[in-house]
Amino acid sequence: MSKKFTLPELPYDFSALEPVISGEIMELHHQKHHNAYVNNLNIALEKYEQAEANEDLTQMISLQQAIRFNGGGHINHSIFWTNLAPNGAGGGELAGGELKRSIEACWGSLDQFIQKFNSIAGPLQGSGWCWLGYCNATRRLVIEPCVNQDPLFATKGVIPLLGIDVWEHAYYLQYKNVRPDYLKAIWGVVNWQNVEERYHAALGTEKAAK
Ligand code: MN3
Repeated sequence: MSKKFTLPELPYDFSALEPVISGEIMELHHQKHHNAYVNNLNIALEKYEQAEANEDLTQMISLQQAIRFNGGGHINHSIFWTNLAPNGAGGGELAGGELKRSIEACWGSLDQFIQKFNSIAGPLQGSGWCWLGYCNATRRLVIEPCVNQDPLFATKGVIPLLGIDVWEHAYYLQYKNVRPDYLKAIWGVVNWQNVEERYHAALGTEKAAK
């Protein structure tokens, strides 16, 4: 049996992101939603292993959607929790540095970037994510929407830096149907230091690949 995936611990209390995201949302989102992706991923992988052992190619192919969905859910949420931080503990503060300079070079200012990001994330139909990512091919920061739980790198080849979950479960209990209000508020708890670390790692990968 291969190693099972496990639910990572939240790096802060459920209520630590209030008032931007309620403790009730965070607890459900982490303990129920993310946990379900992890459990269902492990179940699908176990079945896949069995199918592989049986050389049952049909079953292997039919399991791919469950692996993509639940595996993507696990990847995305694992990044999302670290992309957030309480206000007063780094949340919402983008320090001057390489990331800030790159955002300003691409979009003019942080405010203009947020405006552009929200204009893509807001109308995204159904369930999905909106990402700030680094594209190795163009060597630029990009804003990239993804549907369902499609993971950014595996489906688009773009390195994820900051992901905002726009599934209704991420905001509905607090913001009801008004996704734009959630998108306006969430920037107050974005952990820019984490995003910056991911950016440096992405640039390092690029340098190492040359
Ligand atoms: Mn979610």
